[in-house]
Amino acid sequence: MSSLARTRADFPTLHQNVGPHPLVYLDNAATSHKPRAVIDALARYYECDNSNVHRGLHALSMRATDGFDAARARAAKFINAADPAEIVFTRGTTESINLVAQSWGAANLRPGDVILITEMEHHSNLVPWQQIAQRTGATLRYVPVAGENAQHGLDLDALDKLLTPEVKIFAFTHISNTLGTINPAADLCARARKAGALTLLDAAQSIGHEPLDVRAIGCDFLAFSGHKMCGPTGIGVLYGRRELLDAMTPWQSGGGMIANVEYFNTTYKPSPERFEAGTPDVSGAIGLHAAMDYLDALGRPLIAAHDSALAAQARAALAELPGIRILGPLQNSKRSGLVSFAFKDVHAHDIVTFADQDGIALRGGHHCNQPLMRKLGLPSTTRASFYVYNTPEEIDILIKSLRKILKFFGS
Ligand code: 7TS
Repeated sequence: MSSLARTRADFPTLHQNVGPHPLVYLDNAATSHKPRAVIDALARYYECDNSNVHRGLHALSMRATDGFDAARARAAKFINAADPAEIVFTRGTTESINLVAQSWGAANLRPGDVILITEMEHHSNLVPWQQIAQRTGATLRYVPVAGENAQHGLDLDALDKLLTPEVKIFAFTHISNTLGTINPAADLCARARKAGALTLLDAAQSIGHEPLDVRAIGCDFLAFSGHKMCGPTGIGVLYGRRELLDAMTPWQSGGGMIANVEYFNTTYKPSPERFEAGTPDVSGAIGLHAAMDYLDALGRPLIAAHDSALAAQARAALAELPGIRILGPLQNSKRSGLVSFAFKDVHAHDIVTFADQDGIALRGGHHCNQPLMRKLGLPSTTRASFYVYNTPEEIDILIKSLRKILKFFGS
């Protein structure tokens, strides 16, 4: 069995038909499938250890607590954080960014301050900043994307001009979920740091696909979701530098995050517990731990090479189709494992609906990037996003199906 076939064998959901056709799952930027190791870790937790954490002195509670704490230490190692206390468990990228906007933002932003984001942000890294700008009187500014079809990526000259002393935080995506652009995270963080701004990196699209080292990148905060990297839904991480997290006040409160409560006064635990009010997603953290082990056993550099080779193959084949417009950078080295495209005369929803009849799962729409789509003059795009279990043959099936659909619509 080839190593790709062995990897595919680890994912039970892949082995099914959609109607008469074998499933071709190309919607990995939305969520990835889960390997048997993750499903087994979840089942084992519920079958053997199920208990609440950090509050019981009985055997099950202690085992659950050990598992939860081990997951935190594993997450720190996965991104090379200095200290497990820098890992806050959240529901996902969206909640991680909201935490920073609501806690750090509410305490540190004033009228005259600037929040800098980019024109390619997912709504998750845009709407929370809009809200906190409105609440604090800070100004929201955008680094533009340049080039037809946003092919040149972020305009770095514009970024340097926008990085004035008023900028308190620069929050940007590592990989665009619509364009596939890989932003040079370490370079962007260095530019922001030189200008005196903090940085938040949205790693939702990169975390499961390439090695990620927060100290090498030099970001102050990093947000990601478990479900896009072979882990369960409902669990994610906010990484924050220790001194930043310790200076931030809780944004939600209740059990689990307090040091001492009196009827009219409360003191809080240090980070990360002060940001984890209520019973946490214990099974999610344990499943995430298994996902991190799984990805590292495969090797993240190999995953990155595999995904980007598939995306390059797909782009070359798609470019032959009539009336196609492919978004994002032209050089493969600046692109991730996803390809977003639009046809002149056929709507993305029609493409996705017809492709589904051939067993192919694609995503069509605005991809939570409405302002960017408006800027590009597109109502929607079709997106094919690849992961470690996808094969070159699946791209051939996609292209064949697209040709059939275009013919049907007379293109
Ligand atoms: N940031 C980026 C860059 C994303 O791609 C997504 C999800 C999020 C944040 C939010 O992640 P969540 O786990 O909190 O929802 N992107 C997509 C997508 O492209 N299709 O479905 C979800």
